[in-house]
Amino acid sequence: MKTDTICRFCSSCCPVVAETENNRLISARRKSFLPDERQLICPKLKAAADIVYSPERLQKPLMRDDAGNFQEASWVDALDRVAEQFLQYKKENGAESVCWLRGMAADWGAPWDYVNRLMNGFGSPNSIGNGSVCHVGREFAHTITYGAMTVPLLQKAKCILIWGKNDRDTNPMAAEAILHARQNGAKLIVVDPIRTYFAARADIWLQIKPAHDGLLAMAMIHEIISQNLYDAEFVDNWTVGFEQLAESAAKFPAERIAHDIWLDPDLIREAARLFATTKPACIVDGNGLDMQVDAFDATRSVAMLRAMTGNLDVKGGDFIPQPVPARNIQLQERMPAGVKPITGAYPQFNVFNATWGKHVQSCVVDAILEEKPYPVKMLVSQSGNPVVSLMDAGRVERALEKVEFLVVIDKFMTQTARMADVVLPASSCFEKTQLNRAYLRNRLVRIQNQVIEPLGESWPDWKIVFELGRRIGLTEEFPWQTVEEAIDYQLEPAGITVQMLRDNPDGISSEDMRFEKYRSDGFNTPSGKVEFAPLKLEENGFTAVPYDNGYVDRPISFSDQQDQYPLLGISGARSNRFTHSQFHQVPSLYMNRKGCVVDIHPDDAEAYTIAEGDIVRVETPRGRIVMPAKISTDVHQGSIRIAWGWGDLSPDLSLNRLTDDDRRNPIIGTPSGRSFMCRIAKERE
Ligand SMILES: Nc1nc2c(c(=O)[nH]1)N[C@H]1C(S)=C(S)[C@@H](COP(=O)(O)OP(=O)(O)OC[C@H]3O[C@@H](n4cnc5c(=O)[nH]c(N)nc54)[C@H](O)[C@@H]3O)O[C@H]1N2
Ligand SMILES: Nc1nc2c(c(=O)[nH]1)N[C@H]1C(S)=C(S)[C@@H](COP(=O)(O)OP(=O)(O)OC[C@H]3O[C@@H](n4cnc5c(=O)[nH]c(N)nc54)[C@H](O)[C@@H]3O)O[C@H]1N2
Ligand code: SF4
Ligand SMILES: [Mo]
Repeated sequence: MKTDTICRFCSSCCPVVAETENNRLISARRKSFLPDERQLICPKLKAAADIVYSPERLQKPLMRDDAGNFQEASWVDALDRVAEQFLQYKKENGAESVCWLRGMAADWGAPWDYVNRLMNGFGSPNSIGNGSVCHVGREFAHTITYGAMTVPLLQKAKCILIWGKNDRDTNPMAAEAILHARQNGAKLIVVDPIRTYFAARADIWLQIKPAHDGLLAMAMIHEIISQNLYDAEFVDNWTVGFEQLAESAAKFPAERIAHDIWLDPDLIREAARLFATTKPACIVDGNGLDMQVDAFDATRSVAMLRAMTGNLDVKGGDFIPQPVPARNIQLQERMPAGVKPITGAYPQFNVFNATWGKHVQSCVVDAILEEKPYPVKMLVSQSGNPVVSLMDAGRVERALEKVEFLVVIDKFMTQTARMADVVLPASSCFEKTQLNRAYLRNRLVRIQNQVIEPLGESWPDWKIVFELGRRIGLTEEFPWQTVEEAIDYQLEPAGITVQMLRDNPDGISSEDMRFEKYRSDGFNTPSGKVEFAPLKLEENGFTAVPYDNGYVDRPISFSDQQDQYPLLGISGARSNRFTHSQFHQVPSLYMNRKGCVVDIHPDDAEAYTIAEGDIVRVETPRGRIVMPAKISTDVHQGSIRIAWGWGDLSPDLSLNRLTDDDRRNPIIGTPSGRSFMCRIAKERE
């Protein structure tokens, strides 16, 4: 039997067709607009059955006994225990002492809405997502500039600027669209410290010094303004703060900053001119900009490049999405005004979007360890592996040791789950129906369909949340016995039902695509225009225009200790076989640790007498890891790249043992974990 659904093994949310026999998943195939021979293969999807039926899947709830050992338990006992703890902590320490931390895996959408509903209904404002290291900080930067996060319309673009994104390995749908546009003659510019697949094929590759993207963007803005290459009609009529932007950008001309960011000033100017004069153009910005302490202004200045060149909301440019009118079910209105979340230091970021919720996960660690701004005593960690994925993993581990009661909801026994008091087994994406946020953002709604029964006694996340909600007294808030009922309620304002979505496997459009919507509706900002100098920032004590007071101090961690840590370490590469810390236990993907390497430039390898395959030790003031070396000219001399995601196998392979969480972006709370000074030495041959 074939069923249309959505894969959630990573955040790309690809539409797929799953094939089953007798309630067993056999295989799944990605839908693509390209003919078979030109499609990219996703190894994770190819291994779908190996993942779903992995012998390591958790199939029963686990509870610790008095001796501290896990014992299998019934759902009734496990959920009763969790609910009892919720109510106990509320009584003794206030509801806000209970926190729910969500990783990226279950989905960015419905499961979060349900959790936020549960937590708001319970009375705790502390339902925290991990978006400050992922794209939510970037989304805020777009939103404050022009009211929404844009979608690059790659297939019709004539010029594509890829900025800190590696779609070939992280999003095959987007990569296929880029390849298609390229075949139709689109120009390609790549900003990346690494020679990625697309960097190697670009017209211009800017091999930037990591963490210095804001400077490059300002230099490009300056070049475009000084050469009169901006869209004057758009800027005059649809933007505010352009003069202030021009003044700030004039402090960063290419010839002044190029050397400091490892680039050639002529190449910067050429890239700026190519981007500004080839229409339509779009910018694909990615996680290379996130996870930097400067993420907010860097992303904001990149967003401004889009706007000033007149590429917003045009065919082949950067589209302003048309969100599906879904019901906001999060019950934010239940939270009394005086109750501050643990992320209270980031007030604008907490509320910039009606449904995104709160996202500075580092605050969870502060609240447990330092009891700042107040203590968190109980933590639920759902669909994330914070001991591996949060910056300064050693500190995270200390926090999870300290927290009084830890519940983990996962498919596997991760490093985080091992520390739990109760572990609840979650079903995989093929075992549940779900409303996926990616498909609410912009017009076309698709449904993620359950294609097989949940494995063993695992439960879908929605069911865990609904059942727990009812146990802590939220019976009216969670009246739904099936997820279909909940989704029908959420989609009622759009006039779409689950049945309609099942009848239309390629999705239902909530409305037709409209371009240049700002001409009739304005932009969704306080001024109704693109804001190069948002007043909202100034009112909160920040500079309105990016870098008005000069460039950010020390964008790279530990740069004050360069004499001892002379090499610049960066986080990567993300392999297309894995999603963060996931799937390393699946033999067909593990492939004897292929790709678990430190990339080092030949000149540095020679200086440190390191040969290909040698086992090297990488150290920072926070910790050390040990991995084989790979000699490669894909990295810039003076920098090394450390494979990301292997930390669930061993702390020795865990990149975040090296990173720090000391300095955070004051607006979005992002630490500087992607780029850090480190040292390397041969451990053994
Ligand atoms: N150094 C460094 N740190 C990083 C990154 C980096 O590149 N470098 N990337 C950052 C980014 S962008 C992100 S988004 C985060 C990701 O960090 P996390 O959100 O922690 O992501 P994963 O490591 O993939 O862990 C997801 C967990 O959810 C489980 N899971 C999978 N599907 C489901 C499900 O349907 N339900 C439930 N309940 N559980 C499920 C998986 O088994 C896995 O244990 O890491 C960030 N940290
Ligand atoms: N296979 C796979 N796919 C995934 C994931 C996964 O873990 N595995 N994770 C999913 C998630 S949650 C996310 S957020 C996305 C992320 O996907 P992407 O946005 O593609 O993120 P990365 O691959 O981490 O990094 C993108 C690029 O940024 C570059 N980079 C590093 N530092 C800098 C810098 O300072 N400046 C610039 N300009 N570039 C820099 C890296 O070299 C890399 O080529 O992928 C999603 N898809
Ligand atoms: S890229 Fe692969 S793993 Fe990620 S959603 Fe698409 S098919 Fe699934
Ligand atoms: Mo992410």
